Amino acid sequence: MRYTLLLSLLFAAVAGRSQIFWTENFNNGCTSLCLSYTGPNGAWSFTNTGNNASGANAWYISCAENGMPPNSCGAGCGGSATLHIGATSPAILADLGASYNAAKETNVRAESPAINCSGQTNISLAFNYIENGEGTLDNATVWYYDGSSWSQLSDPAKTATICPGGQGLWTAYSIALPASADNNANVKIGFNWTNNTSGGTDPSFAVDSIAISGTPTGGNAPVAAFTVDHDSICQGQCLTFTDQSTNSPTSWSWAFPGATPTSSNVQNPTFVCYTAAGTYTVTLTATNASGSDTETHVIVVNPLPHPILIVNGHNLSCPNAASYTGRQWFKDGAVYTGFTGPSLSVTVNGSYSLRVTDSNGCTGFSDTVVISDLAVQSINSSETTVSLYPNPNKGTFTLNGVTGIANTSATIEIYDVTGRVVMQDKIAVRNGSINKEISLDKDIATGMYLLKINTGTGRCTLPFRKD
Ligand SMILES: [Ca+2]
Ligand SMILES: [Ca+2]
Ligand SMILES: [Ca+2]
Repeated sequence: MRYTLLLSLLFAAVAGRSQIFWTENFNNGCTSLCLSYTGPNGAWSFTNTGNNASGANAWYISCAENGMPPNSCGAGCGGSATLHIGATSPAILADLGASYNAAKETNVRAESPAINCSGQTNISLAFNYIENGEGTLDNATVWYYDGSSWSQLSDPAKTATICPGGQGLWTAYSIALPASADNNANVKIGFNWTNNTSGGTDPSFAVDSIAISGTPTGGNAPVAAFTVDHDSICQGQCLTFTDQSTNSPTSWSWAFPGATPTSSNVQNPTFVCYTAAGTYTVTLTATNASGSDTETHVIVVNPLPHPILIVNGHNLSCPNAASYTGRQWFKDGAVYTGFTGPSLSVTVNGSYSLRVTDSNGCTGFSDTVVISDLAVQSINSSETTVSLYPNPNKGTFTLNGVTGIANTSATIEIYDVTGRVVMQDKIAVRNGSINKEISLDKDIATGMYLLKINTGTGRCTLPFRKD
């Protein structure tokens, strides 16, 4: 009857309210002298907690002391076994119920199997019991195991001695378990009996109808869900995943095929990195005491763009440059400031590459092209061949070459990239040749410049760079 009632309570419970999740009724069908017990929850064990005399009292599991409802007097076997302390000697007194030999020193604790409190909070312990003995000398106490050590939880009072024939009065008792029991899969409860040799009064101690209740943290299995900081990334990038599962999962199992790492058990994995382009499925399985659920999500990893360069002399061009959303030329591994066009006319020796950004937001480089045959900067027109060197320079350089005119002069103008004239001069032409060292003002900025020579009949333009 009692068992049926407990089951009813279990199924009537509503999530969010305290409900019974563990019971023990000791109903093993034994009428007397049973010293061990393995029930639906597992085996109870017995630990000496002090000196035990030869012939000490022991824990019996039988209906020699029958389990009774609260406010009922003790009785002989009625089919409800209890856990109780009884004499082992003399043999004629062995297990007559909660009746002990007060001359045999006893210290022994009955310990429950592990009680899984996962998914539970605000946990409390309730049971019915009878107890007498002799103050704290012959006494039962309640103990608690948190998974690593035992501690005394309480010392239930002696029960009333109003029943005829020295029987105990069955009494209901309950007490909260420590917070360390919350979500703890390895809780145990224990009943310690101690008695000395100074005499005492029956009943010793008997317990029955243990019920442990708690408030479920979830009550339902998780509904797995998660977010990711980007659905679409570029090769080599990493992702952060954020768990959004409901019903309080207690463990997470992530699978990241194709990524590094390939799996994780943390709630919110970070630095999940993909080195190869492709489409990948991420799986999260979220679990709590009530069950588990799985959610998947597809990640697209885009390849990096690799623009093709066409090399024509000193001219580099990218035929499909217009298809990219961003362009930047690089010289010798560094940004070549100011050069973002689809082609590049190289005027200075170096290694060149083009960085582009595509419509996915991915950035990649062309192969590197090395230009090494620009010892000097020179340009031809029909009658004028003039070289400018060194290039680049610090603002001092030499113009050298031949012109199509005899002894006269030529004008030079130097422009910056905005078209502003930064220097004008007139230089001599002797025997048709120019040989002139030019020094720019010290306050002229570094950058690209154009030097234009005009001989009257011929013109040429020489780009150079001041570093
Ligand atoms: Ca019972
Ligand atoms: Ca007590
Ligand atoms: Ca005593």
